[in-house]
Amino acid sequence: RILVTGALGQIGSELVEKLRNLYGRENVLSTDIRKPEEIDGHFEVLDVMESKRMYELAKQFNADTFIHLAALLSATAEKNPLLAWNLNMGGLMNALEVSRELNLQFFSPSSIGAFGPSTPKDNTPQDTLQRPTTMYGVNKVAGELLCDYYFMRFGVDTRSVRFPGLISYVTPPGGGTTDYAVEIYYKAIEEGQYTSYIAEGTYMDMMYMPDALQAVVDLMEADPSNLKHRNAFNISAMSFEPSQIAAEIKKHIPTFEMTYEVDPVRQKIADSWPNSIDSSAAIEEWGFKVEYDLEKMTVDMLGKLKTKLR
Ligand code: VAH
Repeated sequence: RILVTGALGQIGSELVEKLRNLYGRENVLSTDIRKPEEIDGHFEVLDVMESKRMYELAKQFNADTFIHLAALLSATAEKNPLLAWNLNMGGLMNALEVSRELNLQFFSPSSIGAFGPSTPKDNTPQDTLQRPTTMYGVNKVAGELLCDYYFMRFGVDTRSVRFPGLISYVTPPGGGTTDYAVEIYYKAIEEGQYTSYIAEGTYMDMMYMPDALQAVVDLMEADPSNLKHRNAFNISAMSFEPSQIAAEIKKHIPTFEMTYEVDPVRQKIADSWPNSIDSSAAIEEWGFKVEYDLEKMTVDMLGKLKTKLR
């Protein structure tokens, strides 16, 4: 039985659906800081800074697995670094403590944001230098170390992945740097043009949401004796720069126009991240695989958004 925090976010809203389909609707408790418009399945309001309520909810629900997604993303964290530290680290610590006390299997995502400008940028290794220059990156590296500590010191079965930019059509991301790769699809349908805040030539790792959700399930179901790493596995499906995704969209919307108005804050964040990371450890240790490349993702995104935005 699974408790999910941040269940109304970009990952959470779709992961809850997938977990309910896989493990039974009654076995997933979704929580978030605010109530959704319509409640679908078990839902409770939970502020991850309230450790006592978090413990009570997990205990009452008889949870055996904790999926902690509530966090501030990179661009928001740069605007509010102190809030980001308090929420990202305080929330994570509360979730790890509950998982230790109730012996829950634990997942909380890291990110390519856990790497910095001094990290090798191409084919970034699983084990390498991590000196991020953003508060979000500091939170992610500290989070990786904290999750490994809870595994080594207390035996909590913590597992994590370094997500690349995630692209989806169900729930838009909030406050990320890679969000341009989501916005572009919406704008292509709604306006036939997009003004990118990330400069041409800026490569970042990306992944379509269905592959990201499958990766969480595959990692959490993996035989622990095969895991040499835990927090956190590099995973990526593709690496592209803005003009490449624009060209892919143009194949379907020939009149689509792309322009650039670089946002220095988010460009600085993007420039500090890898161009492409090496996923071989995830492939070897738990069979990580992807279904979607840029071409296949674009067909699906445009098709789904045409219906959604009609
Ligand atoms: C962000 N989408 O942009 C998130 C993610 C790798 C990117 O961490 O902050």
